[in-house]
Amino acid sequence: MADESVAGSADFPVKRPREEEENGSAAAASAVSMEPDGGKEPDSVSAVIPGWFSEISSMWPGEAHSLKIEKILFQGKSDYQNVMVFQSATYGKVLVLDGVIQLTERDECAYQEMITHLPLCSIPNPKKVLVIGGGDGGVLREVARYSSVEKIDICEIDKMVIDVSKQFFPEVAIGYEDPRVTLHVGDGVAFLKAVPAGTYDAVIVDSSDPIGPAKELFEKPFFQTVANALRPGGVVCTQAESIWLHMHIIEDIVANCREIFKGSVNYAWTTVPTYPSGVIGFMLCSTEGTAVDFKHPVNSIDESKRPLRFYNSEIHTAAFCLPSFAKKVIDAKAK
Ligand code: SPD
Repeated sequence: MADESVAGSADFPVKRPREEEENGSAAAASAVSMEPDGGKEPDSVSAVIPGWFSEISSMWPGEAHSLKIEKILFQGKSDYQNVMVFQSATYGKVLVLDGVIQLTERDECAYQEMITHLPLCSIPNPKKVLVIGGGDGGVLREVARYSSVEKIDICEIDKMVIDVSKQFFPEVAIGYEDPRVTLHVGDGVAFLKAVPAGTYDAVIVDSSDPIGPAKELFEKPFFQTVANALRPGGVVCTQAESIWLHMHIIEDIVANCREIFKGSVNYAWTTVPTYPSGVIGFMLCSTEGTAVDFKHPVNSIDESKRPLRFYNSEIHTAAFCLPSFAKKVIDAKAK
């Protein structure tokens, strides 16, 4: 079982709870009510089609992806966000934070396998890995496939996400059972600032969207702290939104990463049907040192205990092929 440290008692401060923050959050847009409701459904459940969950946010204006609800299994309000789990008719159980889908049992493999194996298959013998966010444990599950890995740290801000994942998504949260895992409950930004320079071979930032508790994880100072925490030739992979919806965000991330990471800087993407626009991207960067060629994986993956459902070496290389409209913008930032 993983070691656990809880911020407050740990050596880094806790981020301000969301009540103290001011933002135009997705929660406001999707209007999910998590108060005890005496049988009344949360607003987002009936906002578009009665009995369906509709994902409405200022980050994807004018559209709403909907899933039919079989049963609401959990609703809670943590210090940071609203947390909901429901049984859907066609995608299995669904984890929702602040009205935004984080994972479904049916398609979580596409995200968790890609955000993990794109970076870890790109360097020989990764040993020390840090996961920021990723409280559901799915990235841990994938990192644990590497026999070369000796230490896996995870820093997740919201204990409710961890607890709910262990209760409702055991096949995802199974990642916590690996003895190499140490769990730190606290603010990832503060955690990284306290990390000695050059500690990690790889950092994986599995965040929610850049409104609410994950906002800072998309900003330039954060990328600088990640770079400091990596050894020379170390790699980072961060959740980097959708080419269909968020080119303005991606453009900024690429520009910042070009300034900070002196190795290589690449954008890759994958399909996840239940994420807005059905796709999501990843920013992959390396620090100065041994060159990293992200497009050509150097490791194979242990499938003996759990077969991969999505990732393979062909899809790894293909993930870096961009449609022309995105390539034009991203390449322009490379100059
Ligand atoms: N638009 C939602 C993006 C969510 C990305 N993080 C998902 C966490 C799964 N481990």
